[in-house]
Amino acid sequence: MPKLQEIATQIRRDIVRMVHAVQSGHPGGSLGCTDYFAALFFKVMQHTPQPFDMDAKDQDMFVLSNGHISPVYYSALARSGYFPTEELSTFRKLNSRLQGHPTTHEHLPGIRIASGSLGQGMSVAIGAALTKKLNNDKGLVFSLHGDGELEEGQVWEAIMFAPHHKVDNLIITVDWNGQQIDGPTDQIGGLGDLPAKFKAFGWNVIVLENGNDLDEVVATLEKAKSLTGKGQPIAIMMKTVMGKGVDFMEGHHEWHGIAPSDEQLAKALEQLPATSLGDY
Ligand SMILES: Cc1ncc(C[n+]2csc(CCOP(=O)(O)OP(=O)(O)O)c2C)c(N)n1
Ligand SMILES: [Mg+2]
Repeated sequence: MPKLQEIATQIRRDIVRMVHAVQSGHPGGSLGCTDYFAALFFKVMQHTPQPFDMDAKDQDMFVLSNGHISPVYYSALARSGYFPTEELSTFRKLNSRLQGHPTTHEHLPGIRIASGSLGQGMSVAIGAALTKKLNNDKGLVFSLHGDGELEEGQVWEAIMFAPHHKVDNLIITVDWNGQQIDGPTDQIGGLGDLPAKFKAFGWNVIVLENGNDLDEVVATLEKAKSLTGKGQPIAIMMKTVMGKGVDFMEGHHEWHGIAPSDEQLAKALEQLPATSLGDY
């Protein structure tokens, strides 16, 4: 198995190439969350890509709530064996299984919920985690959420619900990049002291200072796993840099959802050297 760093670089190459090819999609959050996906899909999560089991029985499952970062999700799924990597070339094309926002309707292996309409994924993740408990299924539920997404009201109902019902087989992660579609989150809809808010609602909170350091991401996810089964849901506040890995995209909300030009793609790929996994 190639090193995690190499996998992360290949995923980043896939992201910029996919978004460039159709001149649409969301590179910023995808690049920022690449290290999380590499760590989760290739190291931490116990999952069986094939045959794909929609119910994730007796395995861990993952819920992507901020569905706009589908490029990183599709790349991680393909690269970990859910479907052929060549299919990444169909991203956002008509009749593709790789829609701009993931949908179950297309029956793409790995996709268990439709997301893109923000705010719903935590409720789904909690439901799945509760179901696992009822079924005495030892698998864990992991989920990812945008920080801008936390401006949705439904999320706070879910944040209140999970500790009350002791959903302790759930590890949610917030992509705390401080950016959203319209600008920095503190200018659009300030989130305040996020760790304190989750703690006040009854969560076991871990702050991940550098969500773009693979070792730190792996260690934090492993630590989170060790805290499951203790009566509290777990929340990782993961600080990332939007656009990480491509210098002119880093830290700019403008790259939330625009595609690189031909010239920008070439510059991006120079910074993301080819890997032994190969491009799709
Ligand atoms: C219910 C809903 N409202 C609005 C949108 C439009 N929208 C798409 S992404 C986004 C910003 C989300 O910010 P964040 O989750 O922080 O993502 P990032 O920009 O960091 O990738 C918004 C408002 C949406 N997809 N769904
Ligand atoms: Mg954000």
